[in-house]
Amino acid sequence: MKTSATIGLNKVQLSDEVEKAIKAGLPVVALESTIISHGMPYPQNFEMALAVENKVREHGAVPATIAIIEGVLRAGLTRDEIESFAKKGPQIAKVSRRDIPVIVAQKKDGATTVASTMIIAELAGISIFATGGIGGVHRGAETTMDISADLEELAQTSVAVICAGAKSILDIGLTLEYLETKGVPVLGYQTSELPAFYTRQSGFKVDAQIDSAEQMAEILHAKWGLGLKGGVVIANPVPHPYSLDFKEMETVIQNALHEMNQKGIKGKDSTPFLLGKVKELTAGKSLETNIQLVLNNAKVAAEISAAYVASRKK
Ligand code: PSU
Ligand code: MN
Repeated sequence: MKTSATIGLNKVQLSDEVEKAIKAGLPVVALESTIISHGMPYPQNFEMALAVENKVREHGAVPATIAIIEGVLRAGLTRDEIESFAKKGPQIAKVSRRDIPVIVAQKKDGATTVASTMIIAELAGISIFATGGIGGVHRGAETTMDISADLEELAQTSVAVICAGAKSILDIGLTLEYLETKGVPVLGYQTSELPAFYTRQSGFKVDAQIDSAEQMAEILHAKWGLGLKGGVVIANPVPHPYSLDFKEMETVIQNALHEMNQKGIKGKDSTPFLLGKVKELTAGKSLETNIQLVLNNAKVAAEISAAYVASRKK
């Protein structure tokens, strides 16, 4: 009889390496592709994507970069496929939950966001996912209703997302309220304060500070073992040398938001616009920070994945 896990697995085409690792119960870390196509410029996005995969390997796990290629859900891309996503950039569709059916039916390529990467990771049986920052409740959402589909996904899909918190282009307070309502644990890795992506500080507390990968793994087993479906946010602050100044970033973000509103940019285009604008306004300084925090998340995710698999076998 096919279990739901094997049915899910059949819907996702796995690379040989990822398939072997999943079947052998080895640690695997999912990685998203919107960060490649829409989050950074070429060639830094290509270099980042390869470096992140290497970082996961160095820390004992198998990387599974996730995307949709010619309508097929994929986990584990070739170097050429990653390069093509990096080169084509925003020409590749940014695919969140609602976009999956169209891209699949029309056999197109899609760069997956946090939400759609979580969906594909869960189908493939991958529980741990590393990225940069999650989407959230946007500033002004009380009138625009711009709330990332990432939050609803965290409410229902059982994957842990290691990130550097939420970018302060968002309303961090409202994002935390939303996650609380939806029952999503927000855990700080060696921090009691939620990091704000470019900065280690945000002024907001996490639900709990957890200091080791082993303890993180125990919490994931406790949640999912009890049948409490849904994701977990694991917030990992950017390493000290790369943390940018909070006040300076606030000014930059205000300017970026002002320009976005003036240009009437909204919907799925707002996050990529803000990311690009912030990079431009910080003269590329934010790009280096962005790359470093993703690498650091990949390392912690690999460690948590290894601990998660080890404690499952006990
Ligand atoms: N935040 C970042 N970098 C990113 C993204 C968010 O700091 O690259 C991307 C992720 O793929 C995330 C998506 O899932 O943007 C959220 O888009 P939206 O706000 O349209 O849901
Ligand atoms: Mn949005």
